[in-house]
Formats: sequence, structure tokens, C-alpha cells
Amino acid sequence: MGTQLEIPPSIFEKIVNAKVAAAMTGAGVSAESGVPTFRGENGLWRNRRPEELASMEGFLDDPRLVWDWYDWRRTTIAEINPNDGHYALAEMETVYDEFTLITQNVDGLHALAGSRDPVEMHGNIWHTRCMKEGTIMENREAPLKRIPPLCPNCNTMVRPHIIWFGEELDTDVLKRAGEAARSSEVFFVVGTSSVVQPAASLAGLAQRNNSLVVEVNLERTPITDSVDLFLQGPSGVVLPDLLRMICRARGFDV
Ligand code: BV8
Repeated sequence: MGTQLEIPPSIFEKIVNAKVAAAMTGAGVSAESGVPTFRGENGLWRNRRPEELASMEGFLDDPRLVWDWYDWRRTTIAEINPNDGHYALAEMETVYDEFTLITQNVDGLHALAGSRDPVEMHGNIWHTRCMKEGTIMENREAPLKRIPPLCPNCNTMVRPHIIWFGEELDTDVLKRAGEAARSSEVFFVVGTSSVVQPAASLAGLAQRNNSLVVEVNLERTPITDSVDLFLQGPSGVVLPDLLRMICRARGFDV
């Protein structure tokens, strides 16, 4: 069952013997579940680029349009299940003594697949924030009953509690992600075009701290030439195969 990935023995040994590992994922890990990626061929929405829609400027210019986009994504995601790549990453929490899952995705699929405490660098599409009070709420309506949605406490418009382009990431989130990258012996970079900062810098940070960086992607990216191992293929196939190989090498009958 599954394919035997081509991995140089010295690299495979490090992957198997590591105690502390981390993974950083992007939209590609959810692609096989049916969640559209950002920069793939269907990376536009009503002829607008994500960078325009996922920004405070875009939101203030047309809150209804931006909420229509999020409502469309939320309603799509509400029907979607995690795929085998999400489940393999959740399994890695039992394979390594310490494993941190960092994601750029806001779809919540890692938690649904069993990842216990994902570091959601860009927030979560099911969370909203009152534009007046700053109150953070969970709203699972799909579709939304009202667009734009209002704060139940003060009736002010709420925004998605998501980090938009040009907005700073939460300092605690950044700290957790940075610590996980620095302390990892193996750092997996899965399904991301590695263009969005500061998430895209985590692989380099890990490598500068002697971590082995393993990239899993359908195609080459700006970091492929500098990683220690590039596994080309769909994460929903490659990650379960890799997990099986690690478990077998550790003597488990899988
Ligand atoms: C900030 C939430 C600073 C929205 C998102 C240098 C330093 C700091 C900032 C910058 C910088 N240079 C530029 C910037 C600005 C900007 C940025 O990075 N721009 C890019 C476009 C150049 N960064 C920011 O604005 C960040 N803020 O740094 O603030 C600051 C400092 C002081 C004061 C004020 C501000 C905030 C960035 C966060 C933006 N929000 N998401 C939402 O989701 O609605 S980012 C958005 O892009 C998503 O989170 C997405 O995950 C992320 C990255 O995209 P990917 O996940 O990689 O998805 P993509 O489609 O691109 O690629 C998919 C990949 O998967 C492909 O490689 C494909 O081959 C692969 N794939 C497909 N299928 C599969 C697969 N792989 C495996 N298996 C498959 N089946």
C-alpha cells in the first residue's frame, strides 16, 4: 500500500530519529479537500485578486464584496472534510516527542483532522471581530444570515478575524511559530508557494538553526533549491506514504 518515496538514507535517518519536528502548511494542503488555493489557476474571485480582497483597504472600500467572498469561502469550506494529508500531519503529533503544526490556512481543517493546537498564523475564517469593541467571536453561519454581519453586543459591523495583507501577525503566534522553527530537528514545508511573508521565512530560520527542511509540493517553489529534501507530489499522498515509511523504520507494523 502506498509508494516508497526516494529519500537518501542519511536524510531519512534524520527524519526517523528526530525527537522534535514542526510543519508549516499553506493552501496546497487543503487543495485535495476541494478548497481553492490562492495562486492556482482559479486564484481569482469575481476577477479580484486575494491581495485586494484580503486587505483593510479592500474591506473599507467595499465591505459587502469582501464579506461576500468570505461567505462564499465559508459556505464552501463548511461542506469540506480534511484529507489524508491533514490526517497524516495530525498523526505526526504521536510520531515525534514534540510536533508543532503551523498553518497559513484559515479553513480550520487541521483542527478538524485532529491537530491539537495548530498555530494559525493568519487567523481563522470562523472567527469575527467587532470593528468597535474588538471583541472576537465565533460565527459558524454558512451562509451568513446577514451581510455584512453585525456585532450582537453593539450592532457595529464585524470583520473577519483574519490577518490581511499589510496587517501585522499576532506577536504570540509569531513567537510560537519562530520557536517551533528554531527548535525543530526536522521542519516540513507543505503546500505553500512560499511567497507570503513572514510565514515564508520560517524554513530559512529552521535551516539556520540546523533543522533538516523537507518540502512537499506539486511543483518547485522559490525555496526548493535551498531545502534539504524536495518530495514532489500531492501532500494527500506523499505525507501518508512518508508517515508509513517512518513508522516501519521504527519497527511498527503499518
Ligand atoms: C505583514 C489570510 C508587516 C487572508 C493571508 C516582507 C516582510 C513582511 C511583509 C512583506 C514582505 N514582503 C511583502 C510583504 C507584504 C505581505 C506579503 O507577503 N505579500 C506577498 C504577496 C509578497 N505580507 C503581509 O502583508 C503580512 N503582513 O507582514 O505585515 C507589517 C509590519 C509592520 C506594520 C504593518 C505590517 C500578512 C500576510 C498575511 C496575509 N493573509 N491569508 C485569507 O486567507 O483570507 S495570506 C494568504 O496567502 C493565505 O493565508 C495563504 O495561505 C497564503 C500563502 O499562500 P499559499 O498558502 O502558499 O497558497 P498558494 O495558492 O500561493 O500556493 C499553494 C501551493 O500549494 C502552491 O505552491 C501549489 O503548487 C501547492 N499545491 C497545490 N495543490 C497541492 C499543493 N502542494 C501539495 N499538494 C497539493 N495537492
